[in-house]
Amino acid sequence: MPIRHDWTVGEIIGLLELPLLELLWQAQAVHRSANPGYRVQLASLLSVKTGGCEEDCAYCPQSMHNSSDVSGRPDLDLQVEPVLARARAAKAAGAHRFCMGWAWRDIRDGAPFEAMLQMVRGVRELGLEACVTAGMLSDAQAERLAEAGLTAYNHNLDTSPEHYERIISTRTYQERLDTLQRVRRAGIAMCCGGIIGMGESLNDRASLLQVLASLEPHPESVPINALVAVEGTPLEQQPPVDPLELVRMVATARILMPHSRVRLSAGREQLSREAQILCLQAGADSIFYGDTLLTTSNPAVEADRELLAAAGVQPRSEPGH
Ligand code: SAM
Ligand code: DTB
Ligand code: SF4
Repeated sequence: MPIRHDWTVGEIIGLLELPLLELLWQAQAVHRSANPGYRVQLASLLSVKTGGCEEDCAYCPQSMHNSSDVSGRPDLDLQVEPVLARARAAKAAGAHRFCMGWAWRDIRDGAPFEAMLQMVRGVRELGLEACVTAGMLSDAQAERLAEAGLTAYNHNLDTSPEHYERIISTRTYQERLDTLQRVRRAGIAMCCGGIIGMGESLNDRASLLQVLASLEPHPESVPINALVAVEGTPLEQQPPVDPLELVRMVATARILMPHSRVRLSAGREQLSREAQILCLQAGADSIFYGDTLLTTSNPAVEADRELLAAAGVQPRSEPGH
């Protein structure tokens, strides 16, 4: 199957609107041929620097523009050893990737960045993949992260270019694309996806997927989040997404980007076991593993072990992107 970067929004809407079973069939066919074996990667997530962020992302409990309260969490941004202790515990619980988040608009040089580099080195020395999400960065910072062994950098487009200005005003879509190119130029894998359930239209979902699929090569990893509507954020009143819409989004991402790791990310707590299994069948091949995301909760480790066993899915043991 040829890998395409020229999908049109019209074609993508056509996929998102297929009869569900037909869409699932097509997505499974692509997934089984591109990623045989239904292996699921387990990624553990830790918030190293929580809250007080200058950006005004409407979904985010960590923005200082929102009244959602995430204070009272100790920041670990200078504490390399406690972060590595969490990474060791995640490895012992079976995680393959350790993802670390900083609620920053951009990375600044200085002690916290030096600590970040040490954290990345330490996580890699444990034999885990390391992912960082910390906002915008410079070429020089991307190169230093690459030298430290960083596997991937997460920076989401979040939504379509058209819907974007209703969600964030303090950083442009183009700035996000520029950050992603810097990550690529430094040779770090790109983890880039978005969120559904923020009042966007079907066209917006297709348009987000169109931008992602036009990146060449495709992002190595594509997180698909369902909005966690947090009290105190401007999106607190958004109704929950229909789980089948998440299934459609995952399936369409899989068809467009056959070799990318499609991550079933935030919002899993609102999904039944059956809906999560449909997402796995539709081509999701990674989940966040551990009972917290950054500030909100995620299913318990034990529940996820049972989920994977019920689906007959193997956790992925070999390193991947
Ligand atoms: N500050 C950095 C940045 O935005 O690049 C990194 C951390 S930020 C919390 C990482 C991503 O988490 C966001 O881009 C967004 O896609 C996702 N996210 C944040 N809050 C969310 C929520 N309430 N529901 C779903 N996804 C969310
Ligand atoms: C991504 O796309 N989802 C993760 C990860 N990248 C960093 C974050 C989800 C955050 C959900 C809200 C919270 O827990 O604060
Ligand atoms: Fe939240 Fe990241 Fe936006 Fe800051 S930049 S408000 S941490 S999503």
